[in-house]
Amino acid sequence: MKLYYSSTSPFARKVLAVSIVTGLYDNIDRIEAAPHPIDRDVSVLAHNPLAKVPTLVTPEGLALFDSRVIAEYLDANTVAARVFPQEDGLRWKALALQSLSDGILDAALLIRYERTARPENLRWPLWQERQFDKIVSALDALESDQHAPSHAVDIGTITLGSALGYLDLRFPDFVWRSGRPKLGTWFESFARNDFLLRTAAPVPKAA
Ligand SMILES: N[C@@H](CCC(=O)N[C@@H](CS)C(=O)NCC(=O)O)C(=O)O
Repeated sequence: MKLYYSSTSPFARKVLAVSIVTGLYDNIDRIEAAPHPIDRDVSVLAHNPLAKVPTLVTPEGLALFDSRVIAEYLDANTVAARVFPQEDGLRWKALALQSLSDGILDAALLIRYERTARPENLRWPLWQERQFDKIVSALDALESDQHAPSHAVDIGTITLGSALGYLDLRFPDFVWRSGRPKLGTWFESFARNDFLLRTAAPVPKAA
């Protein structure tokens, strides 16, 4: 199978991490793409009308997106561990954490595109602030006992690991660990997992 991805995409990182846990990483040809909301990558567009990564093309030629669907596909074809828990209680918790973490990433991507893709004279600071508010509320929830992540490896914790890694990569001035010691400690430990170490984005070069 072929995966259109970008080495800095947190959604692609999530599915690559899932491919490692499910034992399918070596079955995937990785094709580096250049996703962009304005300049669409035609190689991805050929398989996915949304031209977003990750996009997976199965051996049968079926194009799958988005990251949630690809993660389910890999889980259904696992030759190692599963990432979608089967037991109801654990399953809903993992799916809810995946949604919360994807929501952090959706807001972070909107800010990133506002800063890098939109012309300066068209930017709206309040838009960015409100997206940041979503991220802050989500992180505060994750610091609380009610939503604290476990150390189990599942679709929820993998997505959260990718999301926090993306905040460090693209928003180094946003000190999200401040006031959130439990979440910071969780990430310090969870980020040592092989599937996150192997999928980390290259460190950006200094300008
Ligand atoms: N919900 C999608 C989001 C994918 C996404 O936004 N990917 C970004 C790269 S991180 C992208 O392809 N952006 C190009 C665009 O917005 O057109 C998923 O879970 O895969």
